[in-house]
Amino acid sequence: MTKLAITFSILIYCALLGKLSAQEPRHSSYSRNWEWMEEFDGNGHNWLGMDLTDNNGSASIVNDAYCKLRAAEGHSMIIATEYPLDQKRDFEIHCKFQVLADNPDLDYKSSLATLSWGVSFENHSQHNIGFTSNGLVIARAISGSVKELIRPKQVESWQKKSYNYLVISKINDEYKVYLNQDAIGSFNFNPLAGNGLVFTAGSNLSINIDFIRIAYLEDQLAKSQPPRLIFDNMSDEEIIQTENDFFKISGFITDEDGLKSFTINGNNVPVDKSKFSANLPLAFGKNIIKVEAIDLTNQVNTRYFEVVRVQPKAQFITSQKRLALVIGNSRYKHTAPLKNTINDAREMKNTLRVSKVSYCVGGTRLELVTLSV
Ligand SMILES: [Ca+2]
Ligand SMILES: [Ca+2]
Repeated sequence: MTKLAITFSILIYCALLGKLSAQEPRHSSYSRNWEWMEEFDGNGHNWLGMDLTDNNGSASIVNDAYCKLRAAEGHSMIIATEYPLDQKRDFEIHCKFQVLADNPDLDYKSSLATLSWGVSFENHSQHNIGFTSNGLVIARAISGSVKELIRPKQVESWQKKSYNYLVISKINDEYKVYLNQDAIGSFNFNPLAGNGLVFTAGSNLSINIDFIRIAYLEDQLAKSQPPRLIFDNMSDEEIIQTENDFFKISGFITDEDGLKSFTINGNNVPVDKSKFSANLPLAFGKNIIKVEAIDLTNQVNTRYFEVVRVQPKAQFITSQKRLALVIGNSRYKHTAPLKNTINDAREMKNTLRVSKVSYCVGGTRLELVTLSV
């Protein structure tokens, strides 16, 4: 191999290594239905601004792998396409990208690489999330005025000069944003103004984009399991009787999505390292205990138990001796001798003996059993 070929191979290898090193954030248990994917191995989705080269910068697909978007000093570069996001559904936008700057000290006010979604080109409305080359993140809603959704802050797991994996997850009325290993913020979902997807490179910035993908989540929600509840001292369908005026309920609760709330009879109960414990006051008679756990995907596990508080039994006086007289009469005056009466009496004696007989007197007609406890 020539020196040039070796250098070229190393460069390709380094580029691949950078792309492989950014892993998808492990942010939820969802598997996804990918509806739209742009791998940047061609301009199949007609990105505007592609293959543009002029004095201000360049944008092109390089190595069938990514789009390189570079802005010169005092300029910004954009590429744009359209994908109509179904706002009624829950969705995720995944993007793997790299941000490089000639001057890495540029702050977010002067230069930012952004991804915008829900863009209306007519009235300049959009949501966007932007990064500096040093991994400062900011998210904004722009509709005439600029509203900060995530205030500027440093992403801990930002990989400088390498690829980063961004997930924008919209579930119900909330966006959650993840980058690499970090949950970097959340903000309210608001109706999208348009269908535009736009990447912008600010002054002196380059963005390399490995892919942008969109998935919908409804089917995954159905697959999500409600919280699991394991009780220490009771099981379903069981009716518990007690003389106590309190009932202690305890056990384990787990959920892979995370818990939104856990209540017993409507009151919040703290969960510490998956364990919970609560003392519930009991009224006399039937008490229904409602245990309800809701996870972050709004899956619910509700369980009902019945605890009956009974009046305390009269105290058993255990110090006294108790007597049992067992009589088996086999010789009635006006009947023939009976066989079974004696056997029955013996059986009764044996039964009593099992329950702590201390003394007994035998006899064919009469057996006396003395019990003591
Ligand atoms: Ca790619
Ligand atoms: Ca769950």
